[in-house]
Amino acid sequence: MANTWGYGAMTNHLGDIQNAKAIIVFGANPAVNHPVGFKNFLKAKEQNNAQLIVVDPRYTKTAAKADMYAHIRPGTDIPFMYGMLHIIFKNGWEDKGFIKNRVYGMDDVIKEAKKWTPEKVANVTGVSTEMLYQITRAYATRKPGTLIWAMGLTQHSIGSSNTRMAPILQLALGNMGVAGGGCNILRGHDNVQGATDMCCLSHSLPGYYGLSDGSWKYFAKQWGVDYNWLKGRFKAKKWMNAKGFTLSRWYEGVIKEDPIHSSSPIKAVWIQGNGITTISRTASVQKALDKIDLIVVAEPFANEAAIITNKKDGVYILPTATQFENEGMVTATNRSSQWRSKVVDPMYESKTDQDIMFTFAKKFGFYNEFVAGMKLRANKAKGTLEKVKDTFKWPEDGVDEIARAIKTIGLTGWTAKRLKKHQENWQMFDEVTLAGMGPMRGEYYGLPWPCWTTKHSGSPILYDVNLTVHQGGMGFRNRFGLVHDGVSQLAGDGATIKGASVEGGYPELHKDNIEKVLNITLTPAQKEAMGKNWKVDISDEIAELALKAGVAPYGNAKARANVWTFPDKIPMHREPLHTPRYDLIKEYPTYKDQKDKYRVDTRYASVQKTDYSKEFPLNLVTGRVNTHSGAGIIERSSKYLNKHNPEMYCSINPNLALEHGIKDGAMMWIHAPGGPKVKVRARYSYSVSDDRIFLPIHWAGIMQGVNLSENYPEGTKPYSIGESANTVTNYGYDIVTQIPETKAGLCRVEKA
Ligand SMILES: Nc1nc2c(c(=O)[nH]1)N[C@H]1C(S)=C(S)[C@@H](COP(=O)(O)OP(=O)(O)OC[C@H]3O[C@@H](n4cnc5c(=O)[nH]c(N)nc54)[C@H](O)[C@@H]3O)O[C@H]1N2
Ligand SMILES: Nc1nc2c(c(=O)[nH]1)N[C@H]1C(S)=C(S)[C@@H](COP(=O)(O)OP(=O)(O)OC[C@H]3O[C@@H](n4cnc5c(=O)[nH]c(N)nc54)[C@H](O)[C@@H]3O)O[C@H]1N2
Ligand SMILES: [Mo]
Repeated sequence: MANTWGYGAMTNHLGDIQNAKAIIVFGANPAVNHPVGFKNFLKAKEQNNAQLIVVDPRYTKTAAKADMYAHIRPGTDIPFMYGMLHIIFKNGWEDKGFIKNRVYGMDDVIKEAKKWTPEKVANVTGVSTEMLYQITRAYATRKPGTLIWAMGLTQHSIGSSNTRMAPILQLALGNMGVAGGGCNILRGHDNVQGATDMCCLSHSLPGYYGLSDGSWKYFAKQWGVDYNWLKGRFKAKKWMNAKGFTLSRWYEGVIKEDPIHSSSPIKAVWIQGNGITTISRTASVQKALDKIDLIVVAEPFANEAAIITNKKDGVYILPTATQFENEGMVTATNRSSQWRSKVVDPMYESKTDQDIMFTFAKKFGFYNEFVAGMKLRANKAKGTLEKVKDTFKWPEDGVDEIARAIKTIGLTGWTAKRLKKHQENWQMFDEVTLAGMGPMRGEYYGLPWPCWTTKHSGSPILYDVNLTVHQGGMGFRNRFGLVHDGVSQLAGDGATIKGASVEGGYPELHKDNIEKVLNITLTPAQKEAMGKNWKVDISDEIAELALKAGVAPYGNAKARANVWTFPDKIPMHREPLHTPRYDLIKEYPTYKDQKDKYRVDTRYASVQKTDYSKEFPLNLVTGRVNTHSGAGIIERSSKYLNKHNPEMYCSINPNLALEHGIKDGAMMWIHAPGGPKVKVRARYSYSVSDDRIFLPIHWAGIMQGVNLSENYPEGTKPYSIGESANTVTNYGYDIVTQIPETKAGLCRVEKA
């Protein structure tokens, strides 16, 4: 189980932030969580006098470096951004040409923004009208401006609307597709972008190919297995096309809190690279772990999934090597790939992740099928795949298989050979433009995707029409048809890509339209070899011909401000499921309850029927600290790293603390709706106002006041254990992605 967190990649990259004249940060704390990347923010300030604006419910270390800070109520970023748009449209600060040529549906946004007067925004968000105006003017009148977000926007029941709202703001200002602009989403883990691109997710195949029969058939070919064999791996055909459980709610498949739309209860869980106590509502996760038949954790530490359960049998910990004992390719937050070399061989009896998976496949009898794809090569002239050898070389052949198969996001150019060359020539790239010099001339560092062909440069800035496609230029992808509601979805003539032989917008390329779009005639051999469209074209001929014409294979279309396939066509404010402003739910209610999304039902309106704010008046904000990571087992297991921050705590405003008789350094209880509670040390802090508290997420080993020290196998107990913040995070999930609402719950505090 890997990542279901976060959305999207950076459209630009960290070095490019140095080109910004204004930076607005929503729900990210890079001074703490991306400190190396944050140096680029500071350089933009020093070099361009860039205005740094931070919107966060806490006064963070990033806010401390900012020129302007908005103290926002959790879960109200949409009203804040509509407030900005209200002021932008009123003053004519929007980029009309950009909107006309490159955006669909902005009229609907303009209509909604009209309603969000600064006074209304102030009432909902808690940010004063003056501050909203100052921030908007500073941001909208300095171009280019870059917009940064991370988990403060995503972990909400309206997370997917938040992450559409932010790009809309950038589109309105014409800040997309330019150096120093873009939406720069600071991703989390090492290689989380790669995990997403490879689809360690439950709703798509690798490379974001859907779960349709067509995609399965394409992958059957690329994996070198029979489609019917793949089909036979499922209990019934329908599960092949159905979304699976998400990481955030897998445990409901065991304990059935809500009706489950799966064929059978989950009997076993295999955990490889997740801390488990980082899943919201840990007390329910604990119940599932107690009930399940088999728990396997494959990882370098004593993963606390094995500790928080009271289960005595059927729990296995497989010692797994770390990244330092392994080699391969990882993808950075900006879509660049990096080759990583092994430092030492796996120590003691530990095995690498891939060896564990290979062994698993052997035991379960599908090893030959598992590795078959690595023995194939594309015969481009014929458009077929051919078996060329009986063995494979790891990781090179794995990487080349990925390059060969994933065309949607343009990984075609990511061959092992090229990526190794980039690693060997690190010093030959410029950190601000990523452009290569000397032997690396004509390529950008790490070949940021899309890297359309094995000769392409990579694309450091997405959607820039002022660069040729060869140099990484492109328009927006044509993904949603040609016309909607009578309006063309293709880009206007003002958005012609530099050097393209086709003016203005054009559709994504198919075998059937390529001759017309590019004004060429295919030879019979080309026709024979060519796949149905550029995404499944093993011959790569579509991409090659497109590049020859200076055209991006995925089309040149408009970005959608109106997404007609989503529950809210344009982002709408909806109060968090558990809101301290119950008076607002009449005007901004959550969604109706939803049936069977990712195999579980999801409650919305039925939760919001109750006013929890009377008993639980405080907002609960969770997040990270600099000296720990994720579930925290890595740092807590190190004597020296643990020393920096050796105990779980709660940041609490002294005024609030004193109301409850809680002294600085004393123990306190935090109670959540439904009964769960945690006991932690109070740490006075002015970073939080007296209507909210903050909990770091990095501890485990104590559950609701109960110390579980005894459960650690001998010699594995970390130097500190503590309550998990997630024991008190509230029920609530995004309607599209199922990301939990860990950033906008309610709680109450009590002296312990
Ligand atoms: N309340 C609340 N909850 C949250 C969040 C929040 O903000 N608030 N944030 C969420 C987010 S964004 C994330 S990403 C998650 C993070 O949550 P996790 O993914 O659970 O965090 P990590 O501690 O990084 O977990 C990785 C595990 O992998 C192990 N590991 C390290 N290297 C290797 C390796 O090479 N191989 C294997 N097999 N294992 C390895 C580590 O020892 C660790 O146990 O937490 C989420 N949970
Ligand atoms: N040292 C360290 N670095 C890390 C990690 C780590 O564990 N430790 N984890 C990595 C991972 S997996 C990830 S995903 C990233 C996450 O990086 P960030 O997203 O920066 O991390 P968080 O601290 O979870 O949350 C960011 C901010 O969101 C704010 N916030 C909460 N609710 C809201 C809201 O409704 N609106 C707004 N505007 N802001 C809100 C919080 O107060 C917090 O300051 O960090 C990565 N880097
Ligand atoms: Mo993350």
